[in-house]
Parts: sequence; C-alpha cells; structure tokens
Amino acid sequence: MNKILTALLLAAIAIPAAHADDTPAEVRTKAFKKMLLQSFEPMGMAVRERAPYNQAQFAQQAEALKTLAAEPFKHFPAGSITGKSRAKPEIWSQPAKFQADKDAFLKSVDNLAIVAKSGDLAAIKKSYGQVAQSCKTCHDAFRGPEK
Ligand code: ASC
Repeated sequence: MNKILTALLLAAIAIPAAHADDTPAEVRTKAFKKMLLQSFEPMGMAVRERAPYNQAQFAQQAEALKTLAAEPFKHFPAGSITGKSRAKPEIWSQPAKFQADKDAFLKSVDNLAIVAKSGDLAAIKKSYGQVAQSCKTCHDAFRGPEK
C-alpha cells in the first residue's frame, strides 16, 4: 500500500470524537475534518491518479460527501471564534456572501455525486475541481491563518 494511502487511513482512524462540551468552533472543525478525511481526500487520491479509480467506490464517496457537507455549516453561531478557530469575523459581517459561498459549495457537491455515477472520469475530474474551487473561494474570504 502506498504511503499516502496509509497516512490517509491512519488519519481517518484519528478523527477526533465529538464531545458534548465541544465549543461550536470545535464541533464544526471536527465536521470539516470528517468530511475531508472520509470523502474529499480519498476522492482526491483517485482524481490525482495516486490511487486506483473505482467507479462504484468513487460514487459512494461522492454520496458520503453529500451527506457530510452540510453539517459544519450548522455550527457557526455569531462570533464563535474561540481557541484555534480560524473563522474570520467577515462570516457574520458579510452573511450574504457566506451563504452564497456555502450554497455554491453544496451545489458543486450535489453535482459531483451525479457526475460520479456516470463513471466519466474526465467529467468527474472537472466536477471535483469545481468542489475544490468552492472550498478555496470560501477559505480565501472567510478563513484566517492557522493559530
Ligand atoms: C483540501 C483542503 C482544502 C481544500 C482546498 C481546495 O484538500 O484541505 O481546504 O482541499 O484546498 O482548493
């Protein structure tokens, strides 16, 4: 098994468990990580041709992303910038843009799940790229540097 895949599997095992006393920032960070490790990154391995592409498995991962994608956004109460949170105040001062970026992300995720069923790898790569771009658009505006 290659090193990156091994690292991914280990990281997946290390997904932190949610706790009842987590702050909203901790809850959403865990939800983002879960989404990344259980679906987005494994798909990225196939898209970058670092792991074999399997149509059924990829389609399943795209469905998993759909299931996981909305969760983190439920945990952005006003001003919840605590601990190591990289959330920027603009999330709450520019709510229309934050909402639009979130909607664009969720739409791109829905589209990837549809395209994944076709097994058309070129179309899948393009659709995956659109999801990645929607991550970046939101991060550029609303995520600050690591603390
Ligand atoms: C990732 C990751 C992100 C997005 C973004 C895509 O794997 O951690 O934040 O993809 O970089 O452009």
